[in-house]
Amino acid sequence: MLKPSVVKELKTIVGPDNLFTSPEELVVYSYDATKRESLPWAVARPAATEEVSKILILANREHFPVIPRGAGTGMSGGSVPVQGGVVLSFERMNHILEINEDDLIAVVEPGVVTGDLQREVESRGLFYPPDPASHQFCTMGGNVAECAGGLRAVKYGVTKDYVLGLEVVLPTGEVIRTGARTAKSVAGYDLTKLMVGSEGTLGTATKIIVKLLPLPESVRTLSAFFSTIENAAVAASSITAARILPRALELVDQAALRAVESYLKQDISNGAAAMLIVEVDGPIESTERDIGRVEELMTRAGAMRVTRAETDVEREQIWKARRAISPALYTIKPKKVNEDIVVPRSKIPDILRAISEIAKRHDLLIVNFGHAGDGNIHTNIMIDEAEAERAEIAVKEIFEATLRLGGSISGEHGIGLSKARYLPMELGFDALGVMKKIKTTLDPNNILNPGKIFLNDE
Ligand code: 2HG
Ligand code: ZN
Repeated sequence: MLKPSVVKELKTIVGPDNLFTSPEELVVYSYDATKRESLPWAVARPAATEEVSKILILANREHFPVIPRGAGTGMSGGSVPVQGGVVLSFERMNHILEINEDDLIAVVEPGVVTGDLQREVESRGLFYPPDPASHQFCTMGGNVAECAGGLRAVKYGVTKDYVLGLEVVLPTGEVIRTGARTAKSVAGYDLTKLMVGSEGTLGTATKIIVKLLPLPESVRTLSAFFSTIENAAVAASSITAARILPRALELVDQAALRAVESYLKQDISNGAAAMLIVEVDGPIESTERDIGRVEELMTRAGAMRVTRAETDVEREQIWKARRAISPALYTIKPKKVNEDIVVPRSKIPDILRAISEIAKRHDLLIVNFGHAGDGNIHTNIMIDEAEAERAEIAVKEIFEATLRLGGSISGEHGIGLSKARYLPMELGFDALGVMKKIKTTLDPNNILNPGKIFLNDE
């Protein structure tokens, strides 16, 4: 609990209208997309870096936890205030500060919605490629904290590949600047890369400089339907084998298809067992050629049906359905144990086989979908309370299989609270020790995101 004098000081920092303490206001900031819940003691909505810094200085003096928060779309519990404390909501720091068309950069505040930045730069013929499925809601600060991936990572990479520099408030309240506004810079340690994906444990970004690309001239999209998931997985690898690099290559299994069809009240697949979505971009001649080649490859791999999107509306419909899978899964069971394992892309058939065996052994429904192009599969164990214990054993086995195949336990959602105890499985204790040293150097009092327990000794 916060002392009344501390509440008063917080009000002075952000203004009385921007400090929430009533239960009905606090509940709005108590959960994320994992549906994990815990009430904060207060929510502060700063409007400037200086305010963020002052709040952290106060937190160090008064020893309360601080939990930075964007839009709460995170998939690993990163913004859930499990130990109470003050949620630092960036909703007012939502300005695109600069789009520099000559230098091909944008400078944004952390509360900018990713989709708004994309739209704004696209209206000027520019492109910000990272594209989390939640792009209409998620914010750039959260994308940076988690190093968000998304639908176009297969060709364009993830958030860290676009962040050139940051302004960061450290847990002590000090403000530092990392990186540069230039395409190249090797001066000093790469603190930008260290910060991106540090999940709010090392600091919180208050300004973000990202690199932009020219907007590709054209985009072509198709969906292909298969009678088995194995066929779809093999079809996906035939695209890489043909040396085509699509900008999106998504796989959706039967349970995910049925869930999204009933959620959107729309028949998408005509009863198919799996779907691939393939999107290519570039100059018109090359996309026309590539989409034709992909269509041929899909047919040769045994697709029951291949449909090209001929208009923007048709293309949008495909992506709307794909982006709706995550919420749609809640129509199957009340709880969604969400994993986002990643394996070398050639190992997708192996991991799908291993997951299917694990599902059978524990009599669980495991839904698979996601970014087949970069080996990042969203493995969701759909359960009710009675199945929770079995699901936990299954998660460990899925992680073991993933690591055996040379993969990683999280491709894009982050470790957060959800995967904290599994991190030693992947990193080993030596790497954890190094990370702990970095964290304690920058965060001696563990004020910022104390719920992030993954560097503790336990
Ligand atoms: C997606 O790609 C998101 O749709 C969410 O990363 C994945 O709910 C999920 O498992
Ligand atoms: Zn995803």
